Amino acid sequence: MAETDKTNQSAMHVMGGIKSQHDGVGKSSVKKFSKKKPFVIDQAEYVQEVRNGSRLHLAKTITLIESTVADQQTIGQQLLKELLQYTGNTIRIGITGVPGAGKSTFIEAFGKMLCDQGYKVAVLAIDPSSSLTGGSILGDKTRMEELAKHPNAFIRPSPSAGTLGGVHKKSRETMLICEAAGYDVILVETVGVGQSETIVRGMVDFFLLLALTGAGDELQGMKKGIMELADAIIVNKADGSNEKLAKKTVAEYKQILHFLTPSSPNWTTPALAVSSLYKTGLDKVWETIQTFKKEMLLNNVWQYRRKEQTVAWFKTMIVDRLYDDFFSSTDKKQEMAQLEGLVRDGQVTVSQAVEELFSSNSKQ
Ligand SMILES: Nc1nc2c(ncn2[C@@H]2O[C@H](COP(=O)(O)OP(=O)(O)O)[C@@H](O)[C@H]2O)c(=O)[nH]1
Ligand SMILES: [Mg+2]
Repeated sequence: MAETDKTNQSAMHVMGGIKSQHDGVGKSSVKKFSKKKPFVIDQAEYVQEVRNGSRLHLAKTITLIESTVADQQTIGQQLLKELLQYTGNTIRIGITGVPGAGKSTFIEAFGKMLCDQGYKVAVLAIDPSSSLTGGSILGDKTRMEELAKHPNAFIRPSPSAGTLGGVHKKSRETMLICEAAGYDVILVETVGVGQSETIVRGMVDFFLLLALTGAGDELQGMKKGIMELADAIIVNKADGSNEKLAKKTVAEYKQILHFLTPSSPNWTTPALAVSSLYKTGLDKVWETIQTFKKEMLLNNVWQYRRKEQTVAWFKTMIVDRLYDDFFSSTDKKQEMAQLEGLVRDGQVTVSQAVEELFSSNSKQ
């Protein structure tokens, strides 16, 4: 377990993603040496240390995975390949909801409950403020203080660069590395905006929508699609004077869910009330998730979904790679900028501009 960790006693010692220099594999440290000698590490030792529960090696490995420096990336992939055999026996849970719904508070309370029960919990936190500040988790970190101190927890902030609707391109691989390190519950927090829900749904087993009271009001603005992605709807902040209303909201959601297509076959999406602040109803959520796992394993949906998710990820990575490769030459970027101007002024049509961009590519 995490006790084997010699270097960092607290999960607060998370690395700040690819921008971080703390673990010595950041960009600048390599820049200094990369021309003279290639970046090398003892891969067998890394695999062993990650397996032994060293947070430091786990963080370093994730940094390599996220790296945009070619030789670091290659080593990251080699480590992932070695570690892949130890992944899989876990529960991957995605948590979504509008900002302020209480996702971070829920993750902290729920994660801590599981850690206290002996589970090892990894959190991939996606901080909505990161794209503005260029930083990572900081806005949320304060709310995960307790969880971060727990020896069974590991919190990994999502780097601000390379996000697909708030989810880092490498989040899936980060999740796998955490699993190989022995984390059995993976919690992925996503911002309730953009494409992030669909992307996170595509990498987790169970998708949880955190809602607030007043289903009627909220539904006005909430896309039906998001509700149909969820395996459970959790009405948070069911405490104090809000408790009664929360119970009423749960009843309203149940009615609505009745008319929607459940996200998973043979599963009736439940609605539950919790208070993340007062830690009530959390055990019921865990019970629901475990029932879900049991049933989905029985009807093979669990295994099927994971395989399909891997294939879908493969396809996404291909598109990503094509895009990156195409625009990796400065010429292409410049050409696009010029064409953009022409398109804006109406001098060429969009199709013509695309044609031009690609035809000049094939000439090279
Ligand atoms: N009363 C009450 N407040 C809560 C609860 N959960 C979260 N909050 C508060 O709601 C605010 C937003 O919470 P946060 O976890 O940051 O939401 P996020 O944006 O979805 O991650 C904070 O001020 C929390 O203290 C709850 O169960 N009850
Ligand atoms: Mg949050």
